[in-house]
This record gives sequence, C-alpha cells and structure tokens, in this order.
Amino acid sequence: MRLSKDRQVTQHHEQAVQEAKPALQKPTLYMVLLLNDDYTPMEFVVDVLQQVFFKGYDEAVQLMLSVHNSGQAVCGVYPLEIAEMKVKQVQDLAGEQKHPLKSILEPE
Ligand code: TYC
Repeated sequence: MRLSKDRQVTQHHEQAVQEAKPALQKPTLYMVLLLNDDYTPMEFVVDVLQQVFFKGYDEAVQLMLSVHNSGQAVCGVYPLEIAEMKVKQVQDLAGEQKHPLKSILEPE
C-alpha cells in the first residue's frame, strides 16, 4: 500500500512513541520475599506462610526451609497494594510475638 509522505511520517512517529512506553511504565506485580534470621522459630514461619500466603502445611515447611537454607525466598507475586498488605501482615504477626521475622517487596 502506498502512503503519502505525511502519513508515513505520522505512522513512524506513532510507532516510536509506542515502543518507548513499556520502559516508562512501573511494574505492576511485586514479589513478596521472606528473609531468614537466626531467632524466629521455624514453626512460627510455617504458621505465617499458611495464614498470610495461604500455603498448605507441606509447601509452607518446604518454603520455610528454603528461606532458612538460602537466606530468602519468594512467597508470592501480587499487585502492589496486596503485596504491601502481605508485608504488613507478616510484620504485625511477628511484632505481636516479638520475632524479628521480616518480609520485603521486589518488583517482579
Ligand atoms: N533460621 C530460623 C531458625 O533457625 C528459621 C527461619 C526460617 C527464620 C525462615 C526466618 O524467614 C525465616 N530458627
């Protein structure tokens, strides 16, 4: 199809604008990671993984051990507001029992 010079320029311009867009957008999903420490009891971490991240018992144990052995692990991937809520829930539950357990967010 033949296009007028004007149309070609417009199309080229639109394409250039669209290609730049993904780099400017904020990531929409965030990973919630649990961090290891030397003091939080293993059973408490398993409880948190079940209550906050809705893991079954066996998966919660595996995930807790993976954090214990590797330093951290991803517990779930969520939109920002949900991910922030999970971090706060972990912080609140740990704080109630005076455990140093921590979770953080990272862009997916
Ligand atoms: N390392 C802790 C212990 O030996 C257990 C633990 C696991 C703590 C996972 C935090 O996110 C954590 N009691």
